[in-house]
Amino acid sequence: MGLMRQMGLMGVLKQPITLITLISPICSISPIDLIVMLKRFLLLAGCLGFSLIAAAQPKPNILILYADDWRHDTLGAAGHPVVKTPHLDQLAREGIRFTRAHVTTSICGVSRATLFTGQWMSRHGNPAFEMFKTPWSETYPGLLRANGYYTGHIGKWHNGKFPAEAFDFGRSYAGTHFIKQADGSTIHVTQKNENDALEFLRTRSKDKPFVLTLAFFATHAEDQHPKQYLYQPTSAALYQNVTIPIPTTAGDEYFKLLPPFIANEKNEGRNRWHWRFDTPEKYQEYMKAYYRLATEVDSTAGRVLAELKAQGLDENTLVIFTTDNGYFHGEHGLADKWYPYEESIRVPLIVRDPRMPKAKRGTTNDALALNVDTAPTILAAAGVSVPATMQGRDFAELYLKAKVRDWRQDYFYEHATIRSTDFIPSSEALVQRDVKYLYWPDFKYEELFDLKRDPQETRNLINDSKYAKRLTALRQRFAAVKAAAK
Ligand SMILES: [Ca+2]
Repeated sequence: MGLMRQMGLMGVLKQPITLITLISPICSISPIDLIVMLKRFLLLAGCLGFSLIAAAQPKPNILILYADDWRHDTLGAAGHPVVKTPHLDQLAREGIRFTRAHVTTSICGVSRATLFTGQWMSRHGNPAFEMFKTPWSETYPGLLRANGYYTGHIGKWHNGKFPAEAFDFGRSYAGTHFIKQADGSTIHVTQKNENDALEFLRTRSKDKPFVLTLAFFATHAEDQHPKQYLYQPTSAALYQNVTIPIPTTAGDEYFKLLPPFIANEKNEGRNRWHWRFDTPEKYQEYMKAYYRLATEVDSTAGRVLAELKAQGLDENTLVIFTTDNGYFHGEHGLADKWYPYEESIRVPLIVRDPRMPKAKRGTTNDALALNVDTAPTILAAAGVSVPATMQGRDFAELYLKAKVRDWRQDYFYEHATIRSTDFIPSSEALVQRDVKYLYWPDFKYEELFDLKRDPQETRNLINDSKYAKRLTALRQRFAAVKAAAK
């Protein structure tokens, strides 16, 4: 569609020539021919008018609501039995919700580098929390600013030093839930996210379209704090009288099914499980606190979206809600993310797009949409050419086109070793729609799960003879997608 918008101008340039050739013989023709001619002229003029409108249409604004460590099902719209997210649910009703969105690496710094560059870790080159090697001029904030966009980044930045000069409005902060301000007062990080986003919207340069990445710190834990999830005092009343369901795979017997280098107490996923979930009482307390942080983000999202509406911008703003990685809520006896199991690699993705046909609004789509797709989608919506070095694909095709037959059916997952192979070992995977092949390079260890029969990934089928033929094909495909990610 971005391309079509660019083409619109070419259409306008071409059509006047056709018009002249049509009108010039009018003087020497019969009245009936004249009527036919006039009809054709009006028809063409109609087309021309449409092209003019398309060409004159202002570029869309773009708002990315980017949460942190937010599980794919932490949404009322996804049928969650407890958490309340009324504003994001409303956004899903006005847009589309991707039910099988994934990240290509499940850790903050790497996934964020992928967000900006539209590239796999193998290409952007940041294995953890460093600046990516991709030139800034090939990121969506860089490209949109170069193309006349007023450009903002608010909140978390996890790729080395924050490049404030690269933004018209850049404010970076994260890591703690309560922030000390210059005047000595304290503010909650989500409230600061909201204040800054409203300030951005109210003070922005009004003669330019804008792109704002609102990068929340919630629902990320404050790792060094014993309470982990420090919500705003006004949220304390939420979820007091409910019981959070315990995941069916939370028991020790499931932890023991994990590869031996994960199923031990040295592993960071297990360590953090002890921080948060190792008694039923703690599970209730910490999960409720996590959901309070989520509902606070939802409320802030609601107020930012209300400001868009108040400024009359909601009909010309592409809004994307997503996150950098999923999260274990005690499944497999783990906490946090990193590993290629479903809880960790699946993320929420809601898109409200002014171009979206009415029939698509309020629907869901189960295509494999990836975090590498976000940057190309944003650029295409803005009518900016997508650099050939970007590896994702415009996911707007999935709601703008009547049918997309060649969308990906699988993808490559990758994660580097963090600190040591005891702490967080590296992992890779070929994720297909119905099956997943995992490879742990540090230990040359393989797993195979039948996602259709075993969506909770509790039966490793790597030595099951019934899957031997499939496994050979999966290993080949894994090598191919791995090579293509470079
Ligand atoms: Ca994260």
